[in-house]
Amino acid sequence: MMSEIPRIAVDPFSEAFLSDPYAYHAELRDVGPVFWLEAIGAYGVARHDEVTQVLGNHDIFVSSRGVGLADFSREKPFRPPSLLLEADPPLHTRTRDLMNRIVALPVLRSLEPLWREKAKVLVDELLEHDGFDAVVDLAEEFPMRIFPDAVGLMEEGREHLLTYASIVFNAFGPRNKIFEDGMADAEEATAWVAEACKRENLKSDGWGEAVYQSADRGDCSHDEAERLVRSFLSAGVDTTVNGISNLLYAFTQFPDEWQKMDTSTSATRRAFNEGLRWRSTVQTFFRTVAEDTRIGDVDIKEGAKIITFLATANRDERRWDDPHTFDVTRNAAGHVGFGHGIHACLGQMVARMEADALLSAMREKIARIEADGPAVPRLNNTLCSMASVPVKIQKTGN
Ligand code: OVV
Repeated sequence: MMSEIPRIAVDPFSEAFLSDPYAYHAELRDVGPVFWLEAIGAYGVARHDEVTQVLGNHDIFVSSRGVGLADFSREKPFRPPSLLLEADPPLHTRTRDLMNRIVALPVLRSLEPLWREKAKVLVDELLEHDGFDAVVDLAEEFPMRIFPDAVGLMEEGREHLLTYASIVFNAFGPRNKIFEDGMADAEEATAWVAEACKRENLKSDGWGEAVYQSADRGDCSHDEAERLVRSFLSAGVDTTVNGISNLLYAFTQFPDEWQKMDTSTSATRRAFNEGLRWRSTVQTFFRTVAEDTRIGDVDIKEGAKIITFLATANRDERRWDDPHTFDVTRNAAGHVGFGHGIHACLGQMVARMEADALLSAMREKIARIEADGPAVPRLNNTLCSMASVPVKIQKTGN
């Protein structure tokens, strides 16, 4: 028997929702396995089971028509589509393989000592004070000290990276005030990114040039290479910045967890995974329904958009014990903070290595971290983002 689909009024892109999405999550999970969002005219899934089901079924829930609210088969994309994020097989398979080779584990391992050293230097700088802003002084600072160098970006203008990424992530939502406000700085940042992706502006030893060398070997065209380098710039900075911000915010909310984490990679890895589960940086992504299908016993129509609430699934009590507790000893594997299926985060090893380097260096020298005043959210249509997380610390004596 076909079921009537629940309809809800909640607008997941309203300022009220984005200021505190967690206040609305239970309603999204409890209304049914799949629901219709009147405010945006799209289906939604918010439970862990259905989110992984949708993301795992990439032939029916496609990415090539956009992973935001807009359907690229009906609306002009906000920018030329990503050849990774906004692509389906077989194109996606080819670009993904190529990019996977560039950020493969041996490549990352060779950078690890440098990243660990840079993390120690930053932590020593922070320890000159009793407190600092975990966003401005730490989460924005660390990725910016290593990632643009790894890609081999030109030095001048790197500050545009954060502006550009926040525009890209806003553009997955509707053209609301948050999107329009962000667009104020769009022109300069977009022009800078376009320049930065060109081969002649990339250093000879970075991941950017490595993409062009793949093109030289015939794995993609040179135009495709330029667009693939853009993916590093779009997805590589704001995501890790906010992943680290959200993790530090988690520790301020559960300050006794810090002591339970030691400097080992197994401990820092677990903590970062749990941070992404507890407060997911990428809160939502859409798919487009490419043919009539069913979720449970609900009919889903071709051409519709469906929003997957990743952050909501990561707190689903059907999947997790005590889901609202940040617990660094939890095995959070299976969280969908990096997505799920063929589009699962390409850069997740990069992000994990950044987090391991930073957490290990911090835990060595810091015995306790606490909030030092209220944290300030930064509204974005897709990212759970922080403007400020003031913290005070106690040193270990190491
Ligand atoms: C995961 C992600 C976010 C934003 C942009 C892209 C990817 C891209 O491939 O450009």
